[in-house]
Amino acid sequence: MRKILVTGALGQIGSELVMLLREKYGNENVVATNRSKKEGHDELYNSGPFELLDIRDKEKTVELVEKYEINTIINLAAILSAVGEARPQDCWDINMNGLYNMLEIAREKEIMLFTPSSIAAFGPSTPKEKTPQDTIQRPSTMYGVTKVAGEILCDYYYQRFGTDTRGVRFPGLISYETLPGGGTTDYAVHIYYEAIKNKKYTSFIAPGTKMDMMYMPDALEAIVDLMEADGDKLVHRNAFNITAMSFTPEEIAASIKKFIPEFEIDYEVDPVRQAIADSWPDSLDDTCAREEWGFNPKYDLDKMTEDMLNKLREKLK
Ligand code: NAD
Ligand code: AKB
Repeated sequence: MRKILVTGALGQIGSELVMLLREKYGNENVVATNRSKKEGHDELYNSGPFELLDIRDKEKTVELVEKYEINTIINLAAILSAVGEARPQDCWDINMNGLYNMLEIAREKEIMLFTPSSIAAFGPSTPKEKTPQDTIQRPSTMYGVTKVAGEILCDYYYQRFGTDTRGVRFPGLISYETLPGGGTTDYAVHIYYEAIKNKKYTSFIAPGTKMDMMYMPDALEAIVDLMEADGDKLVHRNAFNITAMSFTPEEIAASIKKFIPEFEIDYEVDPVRQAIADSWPDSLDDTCAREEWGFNPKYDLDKMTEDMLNKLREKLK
């Protein structure tokens, strides 16, 4: 029986993942943790265990692992790309020292550890089109530096200690439950909220900027599928390229226009986030994830747009 501890559980991914895991593995078997409590998560707080945990606190993490007899950790606590450029020292501290604690605990207690990487693990010298699974990784952001270092560290723990570490390189994730926490791809979430509220959106990302994206249901399924995959079949354990679609701001706007014909987009480009976006791939090659553990996303751009707009209409009324 899996007993799972999720860190950073009140974020964009965690807030939905915890509910899915509780449905799948039982409410009491999924312990949600976050550095601080936040409003708007009553269902998560009331449906199973919730504990305050800063992932830099190893002692408290061990205490919780022992208290709940944890055998799987999903480490989602992190600082993302845009906040990481504003606070690079915090980004290193949380993303690296936090991950190191999780790895050490996973090694000591023989726990499976899932840690997401990102398209941010690539940089300007990486091939932009059909970015291969194994390629040049010289990111130009602190977030990206921590993601590459994290991937390599997780590989090291598997190779050196046999710790069952797994992970994917997520593209930008789009969802309607919890707003994203300070990334570069956040524009592709905000645009749907503004489409419902005001029928217009001012994009901080310039036209023509392509980035990989994925709808949250596909991302959650990918986490569970990789966690449950046969470890013997995994060659690229810690950093599978995965993607579902790749689009520019004008392409997502055109998709929204199919459902809201009056919708308009204009641009006020933020140079910091634009530079980050320009350094990332245009489209990933996810063949290894498909071949090694059957990754197969269900949502393309229009199917996601239709669902996002329907869900947000309900949520915002
Ligand atoms: P998020 O910013 O929405 O949530 C992160 C959560 O971690 C927040 O609730 C925050 O309060 C918490 N947190 C921050 N510092 C902490 C600490 N020291 N200890 C404990 N909790 C702390 O992030 P997310 O979008 O849910 O991302 C989760 C993981 O997935 C991250 O590793 C991120 O790099 C990766 N990822 C996300 C995306 C995306 O588009 N959302 C894309 C690629 C990779
Ligand atoms: C960000 O924009 O920082 C994240 C990511 C792609 O890692 N959404």
